Amino acid sequence: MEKQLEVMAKEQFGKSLSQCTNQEAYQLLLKLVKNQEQDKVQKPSRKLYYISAEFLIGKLLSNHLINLGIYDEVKAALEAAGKSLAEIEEIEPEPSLGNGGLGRLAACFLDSIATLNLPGDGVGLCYHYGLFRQVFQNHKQEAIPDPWMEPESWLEKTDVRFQVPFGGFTLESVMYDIAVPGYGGKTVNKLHLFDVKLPDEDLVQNGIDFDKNDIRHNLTLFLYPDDSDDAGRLLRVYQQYFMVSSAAQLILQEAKENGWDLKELDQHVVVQINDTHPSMVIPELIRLLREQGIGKEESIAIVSKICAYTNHTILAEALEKWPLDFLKKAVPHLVPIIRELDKKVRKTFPDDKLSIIDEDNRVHMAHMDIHYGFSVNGVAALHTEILKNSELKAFYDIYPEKFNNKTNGVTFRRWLMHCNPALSKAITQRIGDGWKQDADQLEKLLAFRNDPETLNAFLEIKQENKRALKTWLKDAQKIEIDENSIFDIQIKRLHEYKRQQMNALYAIWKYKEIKEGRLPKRPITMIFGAKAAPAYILARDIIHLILCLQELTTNDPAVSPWLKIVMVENYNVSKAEKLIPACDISEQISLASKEASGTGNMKFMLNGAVTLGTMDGANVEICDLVGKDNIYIFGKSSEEVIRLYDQESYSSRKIYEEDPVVESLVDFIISKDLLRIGDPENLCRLYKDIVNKDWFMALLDLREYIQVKEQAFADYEDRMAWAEKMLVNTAKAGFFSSDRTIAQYNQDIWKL
Ligand code: 26Q
Repeated sequence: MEKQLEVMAKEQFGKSLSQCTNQEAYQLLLKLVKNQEQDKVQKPSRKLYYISAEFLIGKLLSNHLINLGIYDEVKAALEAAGKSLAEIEEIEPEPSLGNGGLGRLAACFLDSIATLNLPGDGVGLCYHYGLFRQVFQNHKQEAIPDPWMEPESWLEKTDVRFQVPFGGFTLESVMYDIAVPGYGGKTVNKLHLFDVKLPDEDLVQNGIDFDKNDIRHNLTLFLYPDDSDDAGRLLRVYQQYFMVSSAAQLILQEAKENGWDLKELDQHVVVQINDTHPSMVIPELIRLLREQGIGKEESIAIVSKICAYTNHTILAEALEKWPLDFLKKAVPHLVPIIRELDKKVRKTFPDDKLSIIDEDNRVHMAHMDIHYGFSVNGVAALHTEILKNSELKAFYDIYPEKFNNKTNGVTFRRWLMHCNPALSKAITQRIGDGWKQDADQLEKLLAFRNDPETLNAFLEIKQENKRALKTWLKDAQKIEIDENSIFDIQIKRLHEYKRQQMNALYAIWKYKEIKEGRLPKRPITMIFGAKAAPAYILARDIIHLILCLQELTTNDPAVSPWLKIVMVENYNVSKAEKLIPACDISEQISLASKEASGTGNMKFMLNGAVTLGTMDGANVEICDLVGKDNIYIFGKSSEEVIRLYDQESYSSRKIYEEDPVVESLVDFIISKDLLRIGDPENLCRLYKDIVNKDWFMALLDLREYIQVKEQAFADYEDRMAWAEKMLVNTAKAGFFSSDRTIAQYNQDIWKL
């Protein structure tokens, strides 16, 4: 390896490796990896296309080195030349091609699909700025563009081009590829990202504003950050159709190249629709098959055997319903097909609830997926049950056989081997390295649950990771934290249902306790990381509250030694990789029934953090696996919460008025102390919302949350007992490997 890199350095830069800058060394590694990944593309007889508006792939250098099995060699070769792989990694820009969970899941899935040697490519969009970059100014979130594309990068321009027809004009799509090597390096699949031919970055002005009407030139500039607002929705339709038309044309082109009979396409192709964002692939495939001379009914029948749909949310506001007028403007040629699909449904099922086009002329994308797909899956056991029994009950009643659960998973290559090499090594020393291919083997660690030497090693590794986080935070954000404090971490998109505001109310409670002289046994560091959709006002107000609390506690000498609040700026995949291995307590506190699954919860558990959470999403399965002694559960059950919504009987004002402690915590949001630091408009709006509305019921579980969190902090003091909890969490995390999830998708749905 050393020799090879030296030769490449001479060839490319005319100097030795040690004389190369980190930037140049990064270029060399890109080239080295790309060379090794060439010509591994297989010719399958059946292939998966995983279509997703988001692929939150993170940095790729280490991922590729690990999966090709050359990480250690390369690291050593660089060290011999006086270079550090960690520093070179910092050079790579992180592409933010996703909002959060759904996008990161797609990236973990691609890793596992290739690792299991399955033929499956991802298809998405090549956003130039991806999601916005978050900066804090005056204790508020501001959004700026986040460019990541460089002349030399993982992206490879291909000569694949398609004509994508819109109402009134046609755009050419250009395909870029990123290689996806499996662990073990046998299979290399592709992530295909489509761009418009002539994007115009100059359209972007002041922050992330841009001309929303110039579709020809703006289509791929940004990823839509809003799960909550109306602005720019039409552009989102253009984006979605651009993506799925390119995908559908690619599918048919590859089918022809492989000599597959289009009438038997369902034997060769399966399409996984990642939430409803790619749903227009159904009418688009039908349209294209008809263009190939296949009849209407037959085209519909073929496509219905190809498409499978994954649901990621039960929040009504996030289920896409496009006004038919939008579709008439953007994709008029799909409208007759969608009307036809709706007509067929209405004929068989004369029930308005089941229709595709509703009485307000809105197109329910999920309904189209369910009627004209062969599989519908939820992403955790509880989520799938809720879909079957309430949200999508009418559909489950008519198509019980289509519904199935696929509990999410995460790739252990990135979320253990790469982000926590010390723990990986400690595990391998004790149980061998079979767990890297077969995650269930982590259970062998249970044999060490009473072994003091192992428990001490786990504690020492956690301590070292906490020190590393401390150093990084000091460099990156000029913030000092105490490595001997408890690290309590909540990192995820900001949404009311995830209840960051409830965690902030705990911070206020703790602040008051300390002010009144009741000190904790050990200092506490509360870490938050979250981006809010720019149009989501309350989410931004919650960020404002947290940043104000950060300032308040930092500047109060009576409090700062005991309670530190940190909001990490621009939370993203790379930051998650630093935060998760250093975490003691993983905050998973969504309102029960609202978090479809969660995947951060799995990453924390794997890295030996103990979960403090509600019985929601995959927390339920974590709880089943580790047992009540190794997790902290609180809060009302999903049944109770669903009942409260059905009966419209929740009143935050009632709790606020009847519980003086709750009242004092909520009142603190508009106290003199905070109004001195923050903006009265934001703080008052948040205060009023919590008292009068509190749609996601933060006050419902607040008292129990405080109590159970205090119990966790108390238990933390028995270090050996805590270390055993850590070990059990890691040992039981095997189920949450995305290799398991993908094996199940393949067994039940894809049949590759
Ligand atoms: C919809 C309409 C208009 C604009 C945007 C959107 C939109 C964008 C993104 C709707 C939803 C999303 C993202 C959803 C998401 O990330 N869901 C998460 O998926 C994870 C993987 O399954 C789960 O673990 C999380 O529980 C779920 O919240």
